[in-house]
Amino acid sequence: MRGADDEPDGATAAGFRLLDGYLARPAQAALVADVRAVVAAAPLYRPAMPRTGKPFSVRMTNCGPLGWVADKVGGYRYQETHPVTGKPWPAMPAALLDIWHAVTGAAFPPEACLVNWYEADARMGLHRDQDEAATGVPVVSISLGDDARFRLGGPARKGPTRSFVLHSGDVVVLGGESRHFHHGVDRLYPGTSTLLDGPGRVNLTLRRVTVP
Ligand SMILES: O=C(O)CCC(=O)C(=O)O
Ligand SMILES: [Mn+2]
Repeated sequence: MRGADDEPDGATAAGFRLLDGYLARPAQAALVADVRAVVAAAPLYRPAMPRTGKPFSVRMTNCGPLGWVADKVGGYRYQETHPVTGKPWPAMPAALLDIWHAVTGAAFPPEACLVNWYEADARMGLHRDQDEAATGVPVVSISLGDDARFRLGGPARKGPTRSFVLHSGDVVVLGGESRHFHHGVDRLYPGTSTLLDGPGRVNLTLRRVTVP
């Protein structure tokens, strides 16, 4: 059971949905196997912030026709190939497409699945997902492994925020107005899940990039 202070309460009014425990343990384990196959074909790498070149604490890869990448010179963008290997991203696993269609109700597929790998001390600063031309299509985000404190703000960077814990198997949908809300990951709670071999968290973020 979760405490009342653990719920995103009023956030749902803006099209934000937390599908608490959406994936049962066997489905989570199957997704981990899918992610391992993706990482074998498209190794995790560490992106860097545009301009400053500061490395992310999260390592990343992608699957699907497009992948989100970031580096000092090129900035934030989508591209068809892995920035280190130069190869096309691996195909998106069927299970991810199924989750996308089920939770968004969209007939069209997502084009990118960003795989975020958080080690125990990794985090993700407050940001908005805004590199997609398909601005009206929800973003779907799946949590696997250790618990993480997710922070949700609003459209303005300096506005109020709330935070809550995401658990393995939770699915977040940033739809409606919340599609353009600030969000980030404050911290992990290492060792809270037994899904992975050790501490860490996988986040899978599914996005439509081009206007469907
Ligand atoms: O790890 C998460 O839960 C959020 C990831 C995220 O916001 C992103 O990759 O844009
Ligand atoms: Mn994001």
